[in-house]
Amino acid sequence: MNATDSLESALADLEALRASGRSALAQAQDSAALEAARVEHLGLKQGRLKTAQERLKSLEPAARRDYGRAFNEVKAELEQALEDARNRLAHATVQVEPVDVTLPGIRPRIGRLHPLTLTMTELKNIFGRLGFSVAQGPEVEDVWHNFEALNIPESHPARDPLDNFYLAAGAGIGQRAMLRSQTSTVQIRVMEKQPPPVRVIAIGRVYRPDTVDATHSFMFHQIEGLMVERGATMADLKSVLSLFAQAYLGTEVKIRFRPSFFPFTEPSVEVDMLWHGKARWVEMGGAGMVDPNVLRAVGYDPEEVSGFAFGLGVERLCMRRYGIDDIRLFYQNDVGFLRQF
Ligand code: FA5
Repeated sequence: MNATDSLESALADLEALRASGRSALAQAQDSAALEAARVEHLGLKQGRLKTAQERLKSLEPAARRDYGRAFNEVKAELEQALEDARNRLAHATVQVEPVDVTLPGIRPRIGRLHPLTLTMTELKNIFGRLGFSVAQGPEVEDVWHNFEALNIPESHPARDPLDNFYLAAGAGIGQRAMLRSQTSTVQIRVMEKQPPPVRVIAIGRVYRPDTVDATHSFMFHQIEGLMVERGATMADLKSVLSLFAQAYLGTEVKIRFRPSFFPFTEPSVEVDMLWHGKARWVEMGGAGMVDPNVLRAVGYDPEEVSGFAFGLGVERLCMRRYGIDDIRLFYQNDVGFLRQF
């Protein structure tokens, strides 16, 4: 056997020692088994590592450096493996429990609808039963639909840039564009498109740079209602809103009209609601008889038809219904909150 062959076979034996040592140490299940594996591989007297070390002497001097380097590597590796095995056994105090197939399983978490989505669906259903269909309008609006046609002239403080989200000039829709500040815009869009009679609601997002607190957000939802026909009166408005309030919040809820002003209704009222057992009336929205100027702006004849309109805050309704005391909870994506609905 020449010297090169001998180096090759010595290295192959070292490789075999590395594999057998690692597996014996890693598989030892208790300290007795670990000790046996240690003696066999790392034992100072007759361990296989010791034998491998002695083999160095039988190699050609030129081969000793390569063999020595490989030997040191295997030695360090097996010493580390012994150390790891000792740590493993020291911490392995817990026995693996057998599986109890009678325990209840882990339920997957199923998503659910957001409380505002649930509320808006319910509002549509209630007004659907009262004969209202659902209309839609864009959230990016022009000043005609948000103000002009609603009898809100250029000089009106409601148009102040500090109270509205105006968009950069143009924004692709011709006139000055803005994020709509109320769903009353949809009244105009519906009446521009169809002759009376009209009986619609519109629900959607509106935007105002209001300071955020427990009852105000810069983005919120409104539900708008519009009914225009021959001989519609304030009494119709009140009965529709009473029927709605009782259907949504319970038969013991009372509503009250408080005189107010909106440029697009005349007369105008604030709609307050009172719950059984509560001392305070809460404002839910505004309402009134559609101003003749608005009817004329869309080509209706105020001598022929009259109408009423209302706009309520969807968050406020939902908060009352579920006893939620902070509007910000709706927008925080807190699963703990959302899972309750
Ligand atoms: C209006 O927006 C009128 N367009 C309502 C209306 C419609 C009047 C049709 C007459 C005829 P007001 O600004 O008061 O009105 O808002 C209506 C409701 O929206 C409020 O009562 C409140 O419930 C809700 N609301 C207003 N601002 C906020 C806000 N920052 N955060 C949450 N809800 C709000």
